[in-house]
Amino acid sequence: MFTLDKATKIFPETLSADAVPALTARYRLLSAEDQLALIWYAYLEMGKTITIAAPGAARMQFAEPVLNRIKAMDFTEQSQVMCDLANSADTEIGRTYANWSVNIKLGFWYQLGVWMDEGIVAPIPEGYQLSANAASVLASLRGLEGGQQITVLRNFVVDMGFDPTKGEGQKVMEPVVVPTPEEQRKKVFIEGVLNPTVFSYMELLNANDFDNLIQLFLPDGALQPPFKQPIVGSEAILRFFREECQNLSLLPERGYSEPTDGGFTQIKVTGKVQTPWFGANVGMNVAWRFLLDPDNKIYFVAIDLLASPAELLKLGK
Ligand code: 45D
Repeated sequence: MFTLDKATKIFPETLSADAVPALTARYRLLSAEDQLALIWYAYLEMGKTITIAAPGAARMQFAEPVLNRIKAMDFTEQSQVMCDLANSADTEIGRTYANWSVNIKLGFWYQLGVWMDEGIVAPIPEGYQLSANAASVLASLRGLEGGQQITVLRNFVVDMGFDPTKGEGQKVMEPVVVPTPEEQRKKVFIEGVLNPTVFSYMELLNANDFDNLIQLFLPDGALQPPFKQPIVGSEAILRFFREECQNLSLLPERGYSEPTDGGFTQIKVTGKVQTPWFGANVGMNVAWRFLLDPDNKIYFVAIDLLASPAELLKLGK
């Protein structure tokens, strides 16, 4: 029979983008000043080719009080707040920040970036010299494909602030959107896969229909996001869907399905995922590795960010 540990090892040949955790770890060793400057330079360079969608008001209202406080500060104080966030210092703003969902954190930095550009918030000092290590992290970041770059950037933002609960606490999140009306939902086609659970998973997630989506899972089922430990149990998975998975676009392309131990079925699907932050500008190459019980309920699904486009064609084992 399957344990969670055994489930995570299905389709072991799947190569995920190790460059992402490797770069994130190297970045963490840099000074706060270097971290902020590095993100700024990376952001400027990326901005030449891809644009971030401005976050809506529903999301920004939560960050607004802190943003207004920062706006009212002088440059020295503003730089201090940003360094404190990067240093994960125990400050009031650091604690508030850590309590926000990922999208509110990203929206907060999006606004600071706009203000830095406009001269309302302290810029990176002119002529700032990155340390040799920071320059090398930036060079490695340049070499990654777009989907990996934005994942690294997101990691940087997620890790800032001071969280006494170490990720266990409830997050302040934007309101959950209304699911897409039935008649506007799109059907997916996956070459080589006919399993109805896999189709429903893609279609319900694309429609933000999280209440029906969670019904596809066993009560003790698990979902493993890229580079993360599995989230176990339908209650925790539903919370994750509401908090982090709104308005995603899943574009599965092809897959492979085979029976495995105990009447279970393992299915690997590859394709692209788009985040509302970048839309069709950035397609992330991903694999979904499903393990379904004999009733076609999801016992486990892993989402991997793939090492290279070549991985999209690697099905089978
Ligand atoms: O420090 O099937 C400045 C799941 C400089 C669900 C800045 C999924 C100073 C199940 C520039 C101002 C979710 C797992 C900072 C599928 C400074 C499922 C600002 C996968 C920080 C498929 C920086 C979904 C800024 C996936 C503004 C893979 C940075 C989703 C902004 C992936 C960065 C989504 C942004 C990703 C990054 C989104 C907006 C990787 C967004 C990344």
